[in-house]
Order: sequence, then structure tokens, then C-alpha cells
Amino acid sequence: MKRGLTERIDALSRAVVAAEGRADPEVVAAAHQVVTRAGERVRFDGEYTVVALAGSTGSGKSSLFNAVTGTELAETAVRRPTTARAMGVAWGTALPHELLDWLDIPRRHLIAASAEDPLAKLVLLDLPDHDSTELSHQLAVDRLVDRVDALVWVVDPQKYADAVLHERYLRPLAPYAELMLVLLNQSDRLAPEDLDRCVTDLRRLLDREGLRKTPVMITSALRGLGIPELRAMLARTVAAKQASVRRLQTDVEVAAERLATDLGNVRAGRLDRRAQDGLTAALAEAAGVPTVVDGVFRAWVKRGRAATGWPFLSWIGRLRPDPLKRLRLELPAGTAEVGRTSLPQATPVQQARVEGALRGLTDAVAAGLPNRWAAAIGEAARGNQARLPARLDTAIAATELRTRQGSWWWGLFLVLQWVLVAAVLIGGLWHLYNWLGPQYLLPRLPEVLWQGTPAPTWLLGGGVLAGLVLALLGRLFVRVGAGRRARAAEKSLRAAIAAVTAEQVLEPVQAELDRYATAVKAVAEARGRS
Ligand SMILES: Nc1nc2c(ncn2[C@@H]2O[C@H](COP(=O)(O)OP(=O)(O)O)[C@@H](O)[C@H]2O)c(=O)[nH]1
Ligand SMILES: [Mg+2]
Repeated sequence: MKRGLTERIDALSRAVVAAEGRADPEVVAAAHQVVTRAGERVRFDGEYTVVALAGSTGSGKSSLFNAVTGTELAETAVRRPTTARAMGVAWGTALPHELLDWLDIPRRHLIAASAEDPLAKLVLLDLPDHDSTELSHQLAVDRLVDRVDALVWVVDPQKYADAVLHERYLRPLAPYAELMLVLLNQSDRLAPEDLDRCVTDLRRLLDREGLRKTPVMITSALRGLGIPELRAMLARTVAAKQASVRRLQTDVEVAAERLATDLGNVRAGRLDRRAQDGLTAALAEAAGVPTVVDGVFRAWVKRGRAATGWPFLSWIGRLRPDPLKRLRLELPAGTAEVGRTSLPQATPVQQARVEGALRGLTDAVAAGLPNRWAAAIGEAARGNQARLPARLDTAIAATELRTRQGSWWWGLFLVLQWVLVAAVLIGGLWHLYNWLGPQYLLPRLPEVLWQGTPAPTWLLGGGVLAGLVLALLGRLFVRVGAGRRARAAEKSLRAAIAAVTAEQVLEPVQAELDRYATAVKAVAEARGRS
């Protein structure tokens, strides 16, 4: 089915919104103009021509309405003094309800007419009298005068110079002179020479008001004079409207065509995983993820060694600063400092890699797109570049590294190490006592031997040896644990970086791609091609 003009104008309007700032500005402006012009003209059932009969009470509007339509639909003065509410008939195969609703015409009738009928698609309205004493009638007239395609002012020989008609309606409507027609009705009431004088006078009045282009016609609803001419005039108005609609249709087509050419019809590239991952990796590098991962490893090793090492030596390691604390990571949540790490700024090489990844990503998706769209995509990708380092840093600071609590077995090793320390101390003191005791005449302790070696020697030597072996074992386990923690931290950090990348770079780029797709689709609809 061929799309209606209204829908196509709608589609063109959507295309204009999407292409604004991306497509050729001149082409967009031209399309925008068409949308505005056409939109006003064909808001509702654009192919219909709406003509209203307006004028003062008793001039013969309703009688003319009946004469033109060949009906008795309008109530003339005999039956009712004034027409309270507007009434309308439409020539065609169906009533344009939407249009009549918009015009606020509740009383509506259809006059069957084929498409070939010169009056097909004409809506003729019988307006309430403009000089009605009821304000609501006047307001209804004012409202309709704004919304119709053409106005037929009906005057009679007595009241054609009516001040209200001229001051309030005709003069202000001078810009629309071409869309108006004045009927001097009840011509049968005047003698031919009086009629001439009356017409001349009316013409002079209209000319003075700037209505030179408004024709004057003479009619008599009573006698049927001038009715065929009036119908012919209406038919011409319908034809003109049809022509203007056709013209608009062409305008819409031309504008859509130009916009389509400007847009091209590229299947915009999609953001593929590889490019995204490349960018995330480059940003992770620049934001210092490897430094943090290394810090996690070293901090874990340091803490693990402090906990499980040989107590006689492990205190030395405790004197060295903690790698994570130095980076201002792992600060307790809620501290003012959270969100600002001491990670170093990206190096020029890292920045260049980010730039390369960004370019790779945008080049891939913008391939084949018109230059302005490609530029817009580049801008979308870089729009948040200035705030990116801070965002990435915050993301890193907020990532849970799970390093605050050591492994469960550290405690066990610690207890064992202190038991061994106790053995070493006991053995040592025992030996000291045995050596110094006799000099101070202290009582001798009983000699305990095991496998031919004294017990204090076992305690001292075994304690030292076992402590060192345990420490070595601890080192090994700690290293394995540190590797595992570092990998887990890397995964969490990369996920955090990926989330920031998506929000700050990928989403704006996707939005631009969607915008292009919207424009292409809308333009196709405007051309009636979907
Ligand atoms: N003599 C004469 N009387 C007419 C003519 N047209 C309408 N009338 C009469 O003028 C009166 C008012 O007509 P009507 O159509 O109701 O006017 P409206 O108030 O403008 O709708 C009625 O009595 C009609 O019969 C006409 O051309 N000649
Ligand atoms: Mg009337």
C-alpha cells in the first residue's frame, strides 16, 4: 500500500531530527522546511479541501449551502433563526472523521461522489453566523476561520458594508485574499442597475482593505443564480488543493531523495567484541591495572611472609612499606580519600595505545559511512575522554581486591612457628643454665639424652631447623596464593574497566550508530519504500 502523505511527512521529520548535525546542513534545512510547510498543510487528511461559508445572519449561507449541495441539510431562517453549530458535508466515498473532529464539526454528512467528481474530497461547512449574539458562536467562527483552506463570505445587499464583517474579519485576513471569495447573495432583490452599483461599491471596499485578489460573485440562492459558477469555483479550489498536495508530495520525495543520497545506505558496522576488548585492554594498561595486580601479588607475599615466616627474621620484612597502601588502595570504605589512588599517570606510549584502539574501533564501525557521520562517531567515542582517567581511577579504587584478609592457614603456621620459637628458647636457656650454673653453684639439672644427644640441643637445633623449613614451605604456599589473588584481582579490575569503557565510550558510539540507522529507516519511509 502506498504510504499516506501525512505518514511520509512524519517519517521525513524523524529523519531530519536524526540527521541534524550529521548530514549536509543544507539538505537537512531544505527537508526541514518541507516538513514545516507540508505539516501545516496536511495535518489531517491532507487531500481534503475545506471551504466554509461565513457571513452575517440572514445573508443566505444556509440557503446557499443547500443549493450547492443539492440537499436540505442546512436549516434556513424559516425553520430556525440562526445556525448554532457548524455543519459540514464531505463529497467522497467516506467521511474524513479525523479532519471533522479536528475542525470540531459534530454534524456531518456524506455526499456520495466518485474520485472523478470535480467536488470529490471537498468539505463544505456552514458556519454559525459571525454576528451571532452568542459569544460561543463567534468563537467557533474564529476557530474555523483559522483552519479552513478557503473562505466564502456571504453578504446581502443590505449588510454588505457591515462594519463588524469588514473590521473584524475581512481586513485582518487580507494576506489570505487569494483564498477568499465574496458572494453578493439575494441579487434577485435588486434591480439590475442597483445591483451594478452595489457590486462596484463592494469591490471598492474590498480593494481598499487589501483584498484586491478576492473575487466577488453574484448569486441568488432563491433563484439558483450563480450556483453553477459557485460550484465551478469550488471545483477549482479543490483542484488547486490537489495540485498543492501533489506538489508537497513531490517536495517530500525530493527532500527525502536528497537526504537518502546524503545518508547513503550503509549497514552501519556493529561494535565487535575484538575492538571492544582491545580498547578495554589499552585503557586497563593506561589506568595502571598491571601496577595494581603487581601490588596485589607483592602485598600478599609480604603479608603472607610476615604471618608465616620464621619469627626471628620475618620482622625485617614488616619494616618495608606495603605495596597496596602505597598506591592508596584498600583504604577503608567511607574515607575521603577513596576514589583517588596514587597510581601513576598514563605514559605517552600508553596514551598512544589507547588512541590507536579508539581509532581502530571507530574506523571499524564508521567504515563506509558519510564523512560527517564518521566524524560524529569519532566525536562520540572521544566525547568523554577528558574525564576518562578520573573515572577509571575511581573504578579501580572501588574494585574489591579481596586482600584484606589472609589465608586461613596463616594462623596455623603462626602458632607452629611460635611453638618452635618456644622450643628454641627453652633449649637455649637450658644450655645457658648448664654452662653458667656451676659457676654460681646452682643445682645441676638432670641430663636428658635422646639418641645420644642432650635434649636442649634437640630443642635448640630442631626448633631452628623446623622453623626454617616451615618458613620455606610457607613461602611456597604464599607465592601460590599470591598468584591466585593477583589473577582474581586482575579479573575484577578488568571488569570494572570494561564497565567504564562501555559507559563512557561504547554507549555514545552505539547511540550514534542507532541514530544513523534511524535516519536511514525514516528516509526510506519518507520515500514510501518500506
Ligand atoms: N430573496 C432571497 N432570499 C433569500 C436568498 N437566500 C436566502 N434567502 C432568505 O434569507 C433568509 C435567511 O437565509 P439563511 O439561508 O437562513 O441565511 P443564514 O442566516 O445566512 O444561514 C431566509 O428566509 C431565506 O429564504 C436569496 O438569494 N434571495
Ligand atoms: Mg444559517
